[in-house]
Amino acid sequence: MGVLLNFGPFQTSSQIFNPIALKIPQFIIITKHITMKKTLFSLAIFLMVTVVAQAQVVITEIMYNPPESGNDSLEYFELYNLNNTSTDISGWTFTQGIAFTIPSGTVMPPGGYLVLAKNANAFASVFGFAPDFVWASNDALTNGGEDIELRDATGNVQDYVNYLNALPWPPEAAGSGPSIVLCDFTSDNTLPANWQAATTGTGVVVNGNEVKGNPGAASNCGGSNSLAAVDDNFSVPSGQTSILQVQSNDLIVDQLTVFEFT
Ligand SMILES: [Ca+2]
Ligand SMILES: [Ca+2]
Ligand SMILES: [Ca+2]
Ligand SMILES: [Ca+2]
Repeated sequence: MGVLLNFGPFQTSSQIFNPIALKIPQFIIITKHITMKKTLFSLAIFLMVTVVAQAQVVITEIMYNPPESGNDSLEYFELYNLNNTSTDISGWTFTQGIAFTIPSGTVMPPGGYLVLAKNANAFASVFGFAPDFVWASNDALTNGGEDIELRDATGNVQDYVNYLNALPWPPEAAGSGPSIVLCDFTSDNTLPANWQAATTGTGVVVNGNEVKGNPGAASNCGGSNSLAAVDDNFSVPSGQTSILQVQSNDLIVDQLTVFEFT
């Protein structure tokens, strides 16, 4: 994994360290230092993320309108634990979208998934495994779009996605088979640009449309692992600190060193 930052006419190389998960605001602080090395005039730019990472259990996939007509039994959505440590989500509640309280003793390992579905049998018949939890049968994920909101045991909002069934959200997910999937789990999942219609086939065809989704697994829908500066000609005066805004689907790193040589 590498990163190349284009700062205009300079030749750049970089090192990337441990990725961390961030939501907006996504800014990185850049300080430029100038050193002399033999006859080369070298500039080192140190980038440091100064935003404190939040608790990171995030909504990463939503099947709100499977291709069934009438009552949708194949609805589900997926959570992912971005933390480096296990996260106890006992007593966390969904307060919008559906009403559900996570049972006690529920711990998500780092990098773990959790799938909630409307109907365990319907879900298992398509995906071949049981969902972790099933919500009340009189709850549904609205086909026209709605907010799904997750709060922790003390009532603080930990994550939410207010999806819609039309552009700029992926319109294919509005009953034509696919779920919507967050391509980069570290990106801001409130932004429709970070979601795509799932392309993972199941072989199950309903009303002429194949159900497509990947509950409990990565989306594999690509997305950029590179850091793309909004302004390619970004510059920092020597000894000063500036702020570089990065795009919402960029992979944010906790430290990135860029060396420039003239
Ligand atoms: Ca629905
Ligand atoms: Ca439907
Ligand atoms: Ca609902
Ligand atoms: Ca998934």
